[in-house]
Amino acid sequence: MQDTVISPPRLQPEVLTERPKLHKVLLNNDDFTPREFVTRVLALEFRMPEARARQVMMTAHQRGVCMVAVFTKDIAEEKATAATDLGRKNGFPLLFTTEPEE
Ligand code: TYC
Repeated sequence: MQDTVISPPRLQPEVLTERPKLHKVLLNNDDFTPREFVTRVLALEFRMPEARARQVMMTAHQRGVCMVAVFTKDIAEEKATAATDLGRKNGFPLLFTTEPEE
């Protein structure tokens, strides 16, 4: 009888999928934008419950800056721009910025 050679399964090259780096959206305080307006923008643009939006607004108001949320780079920049534009369209210097997460 002929020997049957069973070859070991061929090893697949390891597929290394890097997770996309996440970016933070930051809310920056200013002296002019009304608190209520900041709260509404946070609730609208970042789908936050009113109470959470108010907390975030107050943290930025007291400390100068507050992290709002974390997204992939493109979404973080899109959201920060949209929220900043809402302020500008209403005559306020409200500013959202982004930065990479460590
Ligand atoms: N400091 C503003 C005020 O007293 C309110 C405010 C809070 C503005 C947070 C911006 O990111 C901000 N009217």
